[in-house]
Amino acid sequence: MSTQQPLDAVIVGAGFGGIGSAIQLKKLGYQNLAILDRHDDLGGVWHVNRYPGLAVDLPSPTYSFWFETNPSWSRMYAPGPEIKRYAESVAAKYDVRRHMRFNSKVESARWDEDDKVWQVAIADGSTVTARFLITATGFLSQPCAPDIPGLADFGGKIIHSADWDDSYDLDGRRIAIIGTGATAVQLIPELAKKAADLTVYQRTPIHVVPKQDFAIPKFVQHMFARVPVTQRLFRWFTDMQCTLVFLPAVKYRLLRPLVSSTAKISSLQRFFAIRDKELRKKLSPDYDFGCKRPTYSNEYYQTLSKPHVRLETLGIERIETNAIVSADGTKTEIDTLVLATGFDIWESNFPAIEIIGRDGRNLGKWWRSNGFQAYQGMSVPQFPNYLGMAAGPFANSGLSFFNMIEYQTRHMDRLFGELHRHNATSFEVTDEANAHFCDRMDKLQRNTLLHLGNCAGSRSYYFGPNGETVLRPTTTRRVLAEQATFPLNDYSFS
Ligand code: NA7
Repeated sequence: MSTQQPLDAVIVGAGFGGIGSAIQLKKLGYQNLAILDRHDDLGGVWHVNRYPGLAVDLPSPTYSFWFETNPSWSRMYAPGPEIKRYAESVAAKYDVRRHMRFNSKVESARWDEDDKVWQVAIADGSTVTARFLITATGFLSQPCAPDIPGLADFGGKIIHSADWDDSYDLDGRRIAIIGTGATAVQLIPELAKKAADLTVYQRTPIHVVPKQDFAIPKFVQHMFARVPVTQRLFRWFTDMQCTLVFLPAVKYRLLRPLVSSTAKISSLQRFFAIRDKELRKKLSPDYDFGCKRPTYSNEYYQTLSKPHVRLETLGIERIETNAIVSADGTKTEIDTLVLATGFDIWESNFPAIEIIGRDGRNLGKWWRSNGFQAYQGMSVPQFPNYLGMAAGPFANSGLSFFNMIEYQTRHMDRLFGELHRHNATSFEVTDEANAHFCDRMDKLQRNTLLHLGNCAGSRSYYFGPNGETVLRPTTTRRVLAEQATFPLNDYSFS
């Protein structure tokens, strides 16, 4: 397929970032869109991830579009399938589903300077041409399998958390799980409910704090629907909760004691849940709370103290056809191996597709030789008419993905408004504006937990291969405010 007339825009990714940017483009008057996604339905991570226990790790009122609040969240921390349904309902209501093309894996996008369009190549050999390119490829979309000798020869069932096999019955299985990140913290209690025995292979312990989760009663849901201001108020409260967790990480120099008090809460939770001192010690992180993504559970520690659950911390030497062998030679026979080993962010996600801008600049290569960077977390010099939505360098601010989408769509609003005022066809951030922005981020980062805290032993995906970090080192409020004030001449229009 090759379109003759260029589309207004191609959006890569049909998750919440893609849905949010499509809604914004339509609001701006662009109707001729293609939202391309390699999977067979919308929802991004909420379509792909289906493991037992999957739930959002933020209060659901905060984890939703600010313009489309959902009065019907069943729980404070909504289960995964409910979030997927929310994505479907938003896409239907704002009529963006009809722009979506599934099973369309985008391989590359190249700026065509003569025609001032992006040529977007799809894996099936077709090309789509568009004036604007938006990547909304997310942050956690490239699953990682561990490089452990013998893994390929394992004779039982292997399931990655991001590729769950719903038809596989876990009842009475001898299960091992590798990884103790946020996914495993949700998954382990569910596996333990079914397994005959469960062995958890931990490389780095994680701070787990109590989850204030509860069912939202029906009468409250009705009140939210009938009197929307009550829901707004509730959201304000859950937003503040998230801010309180995030703020000490950004203002670490000032708020360091808050970081250690949260670590103490995690340690108290371990103390009350686990009698065995040795086990408690093995589960105690030796890095600051916040170096890794905050993790919430009321069941994780309790599960690890159950008689049929065992924690292994010595490291894995090899995998055999029916067993895992630990570094001390202990052999654990299993029939099911669950990989909760996370995602590759730095190698295959920045960017997720090959993007070639003006004068042949290759975004991935340029980032790797000049540092990962994007003005306001969105645009890069020599990449005209391109916006990286969720989630490139300096894009992530606060804990909720939706905060990021909100400020990014506000950015689009002003940027495209200015494009129209200039009667121009293309925009591009200037080198000076980008350099100034990156310098500012660099300075602000020096006050954050990731730079000043004790993160050395955390093995956190917040850090890149050279120890770099690209989380936005400012509060969500500040990032939102900047979208109303960034100098419009930070962009050139032609
Ligand atoms: P994470 O947070 O990246 O966790 C991956 C886990 O897998 C982590 O405990 C890793 O240990 C472990 N891992 C990875 N490779 C290995 C090998 N080779 N051997 C042993 N252990 C290994 O991914 P999640 O899926 O849990 O969470 C991703 C996000 O989803 C989360 O932040 C939320 O936003 C939702 P390590 O810590 O590297 O020692």
